[in-house]
Amino acid sequence: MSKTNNIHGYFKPTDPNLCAKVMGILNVTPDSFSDGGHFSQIDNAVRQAEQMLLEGAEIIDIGGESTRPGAEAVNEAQELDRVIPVIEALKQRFDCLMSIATSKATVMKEAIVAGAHMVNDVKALSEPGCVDTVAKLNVPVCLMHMRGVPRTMQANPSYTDVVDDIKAFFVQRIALCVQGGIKPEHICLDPGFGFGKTLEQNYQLLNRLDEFHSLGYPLLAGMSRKSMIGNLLNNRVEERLVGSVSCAVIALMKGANVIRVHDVKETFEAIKIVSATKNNSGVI
Ligand code: 9MG
Repeated sequence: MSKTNNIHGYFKPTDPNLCAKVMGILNVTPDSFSDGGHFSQIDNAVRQAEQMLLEGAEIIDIGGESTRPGAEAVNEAQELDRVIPVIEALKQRFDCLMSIATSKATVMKEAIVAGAHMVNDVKALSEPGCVDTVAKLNVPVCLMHMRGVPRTMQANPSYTDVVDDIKAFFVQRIALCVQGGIKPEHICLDPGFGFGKTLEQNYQLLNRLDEFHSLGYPLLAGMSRKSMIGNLLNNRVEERLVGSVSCAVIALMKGANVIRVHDVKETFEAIKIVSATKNNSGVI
């Protein structure tokens, strides 16, 4: 199946001819907004992960708490119950990179002990103990920007300049993380599409995604099936494939290194097309 063990290349595609890698979304939440919670059982989660790996995903992002707008928080015990058996099952079967999508220090620790390799935090390690936990675990981390909390974050978010404000946020968070013992080479940044941003702000972010390169860290972009697509195209979650791949292509052209998606096959094909274009060649 897939590969792992490229500890120093977490955010780089294994194939040097490709410009980015796919992170496949594996939600193990009963209320997940785009798969209706169908993959909440371990067997289904394993099948879903296997399919994504066969289709080209290099990271499986496992999450036990929904982050969709309006979602209620879950407690630590519930979250652990959902994600740990899935991580253990995937570890047994596949040699694949796994990230744990969580904002809780205990879940980060238990998930890494169970076999996950990296942390994906929509709260950029702002909850108590998270910076210290990730530093001690010595694992890579994706720091995502969010304005507010999922339950209320879409209530009139405002910025002086959406890109400059998020860059300033990252400068602060990176400094805190590095002071706290996290290695700079373990950090990846994500502007957090849909997390406390209006439709206009989301598309400004996408258009100006390349401005984040000046910070000097790999970039992750996650727009798959989000309302920034549905609100523009006026379509339902299950109708957002073309919108999702279009957003991915734009992010890739702006230099995103990792694309977090539900639709792995189609996104991996898009990565190949963009890579051939960037390489000025039909060879990938
Ligand atoms: C967990 N999760 C949901 N949406 C996300 C996004 O856009 N980026 C990252 N890093 N994680 C996300």
